[in-house]
Amino acid sequence: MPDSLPPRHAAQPDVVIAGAGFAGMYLLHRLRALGLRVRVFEAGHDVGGTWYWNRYPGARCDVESMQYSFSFDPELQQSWNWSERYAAQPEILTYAQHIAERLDLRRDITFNTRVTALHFDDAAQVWHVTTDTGEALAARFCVMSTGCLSTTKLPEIPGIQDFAGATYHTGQWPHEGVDFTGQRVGVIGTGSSAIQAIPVIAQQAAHLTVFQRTPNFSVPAHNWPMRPEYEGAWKAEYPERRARAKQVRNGILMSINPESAVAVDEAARQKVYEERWQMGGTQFMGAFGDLILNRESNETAAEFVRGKIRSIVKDKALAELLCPQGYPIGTKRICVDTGYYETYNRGNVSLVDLRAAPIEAITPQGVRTTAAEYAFDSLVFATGFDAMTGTILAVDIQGRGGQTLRAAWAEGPRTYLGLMVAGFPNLFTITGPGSPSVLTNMLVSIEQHVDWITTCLATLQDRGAASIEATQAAQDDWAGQVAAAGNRTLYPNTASWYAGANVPGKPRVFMPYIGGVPAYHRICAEVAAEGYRGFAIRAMAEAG
Ligand code: NA7
Repeated sequence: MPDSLPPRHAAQPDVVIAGAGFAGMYLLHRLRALGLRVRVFEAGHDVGGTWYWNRYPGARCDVESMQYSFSFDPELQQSWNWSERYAAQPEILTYAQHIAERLDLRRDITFNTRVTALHFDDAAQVWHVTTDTGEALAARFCVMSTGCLSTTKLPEIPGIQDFAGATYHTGQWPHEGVDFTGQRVGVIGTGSSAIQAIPVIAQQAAHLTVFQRTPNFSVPAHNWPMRPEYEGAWKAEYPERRARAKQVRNGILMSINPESAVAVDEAARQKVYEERWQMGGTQFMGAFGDLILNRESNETAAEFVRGKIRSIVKDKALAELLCPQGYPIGTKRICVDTGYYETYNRGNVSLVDLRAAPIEAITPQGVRTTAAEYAFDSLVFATGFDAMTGTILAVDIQGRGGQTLRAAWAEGPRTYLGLMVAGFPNLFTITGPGSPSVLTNMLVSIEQHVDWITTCLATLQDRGAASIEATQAAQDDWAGQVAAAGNRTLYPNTASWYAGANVPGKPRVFMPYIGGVPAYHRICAEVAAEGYRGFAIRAMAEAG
């Protein structure tokens, strides 16, 4: 809860930050240390971002707790104790709240408030900031730390407002929780959120009906209560292990077998997949080095998982419906579950295949497909997010000369390093499109972006500079590199939220930079070391 200390809000802060998830919190901490006056606006009534909103049953991180945590505070990483290999949402939220208290962050955060407009004033070189509570202020710098999966997406289904029972979106779950005991529940969607929620809801509901359009690949988490020797080994070597994690493409310390899946024989391949399956979690995709590069290699992993589904789900026809086909494993974000496929062996769970019979409408009673009508007490929309750009573009952002970000990104987001946009001086994005972001351990990517921005602002301070802006040439070059990196992989052709495919009308552009954490960190460091290559830094006199 927000604490009781009086706020010390600056009338005209140096920096406005939108969002008080992990990114906004850490950035506030770093910028305070520079002596900057900072205001943070947060739509929720407390810190935590993703972990504040996504309170659906079974919500859990798919990066191990020992790694999905901040590294910047050595004492914090030694003193904090995680209770499980993979932390559940309530524990991660408690961690975020603990950090807010430890660093006394809440006094600079205005809760229950969204930034609605950012307009750049060319003459004064400031951003005019407006909020949904009617506040108007000006700041030299703005940072969008608004998260990549924070604008929920309801399906475009006729009659969605007509349902007479209760409706929920996984990404906006009621704080008091939901008791489905005795209810007929429908879940629409089979992405990560659904795959985590379904096993838990099935244990409560009288009957659970899952509406599946596209089956997803899911691997077991094999979660366990934290083992003291495991935790101890991490804590004894935290700095070294954190550094090694940054040498791995996704920023997660795990072994990636450099071999090609098709360079070994069938028996050896199956052995490797089985070992990875037993390890649990996303490291399954590290079984071979070319799974995201080579369709033939990828198919061997996909078929292994299909074999697992067929061995777990007793009803053969149902197992076939759950087997993903037609897109490479991992190119839609791989899911990590606890008992997902096993849930379909329960008598109170059924699957509706929407490819055979699409949804026609939501009715007052439930869901009508082209084949049948299903009655429910509650409907759960596990239908995802307008990812990466949705929350940024929901703000009316107007840069130099009044140009809108919406127009600048009409054909897909273009950034320089995923940090800034040409024509929008002094406006930063954290883990934005064009950076490794959602393909990585977000905490690693957040820390790197916050550290880079902090050093950048300190440099501007030292030079007495008024503004920094990505040049068009550097941005065009980076957009080319982002596309080229994507095109070297199997990702861009899959209809995923990474590519904007889940939002009708959204440009189909593979948004994150897939060149890997080590290369990306090196490039960002080189750019800064070379006097912010590709950025124009202007003194006050050059304004406009
Ligand atoms: P996702 O991964 O975007 O999943 C959304 C699911 O909802 C997916 O199965 C969709 O099917 C389904 N969907 C969306 N619209 C519809 C309609 N109209 N009808 C039927 N089904 C629909 O969101 P999540 O919240 O699960 O996960 C997001 C990320 O959070 C995840 O990747 C992790 O990084 C954490 P589709 O595949 O489009 O056919």
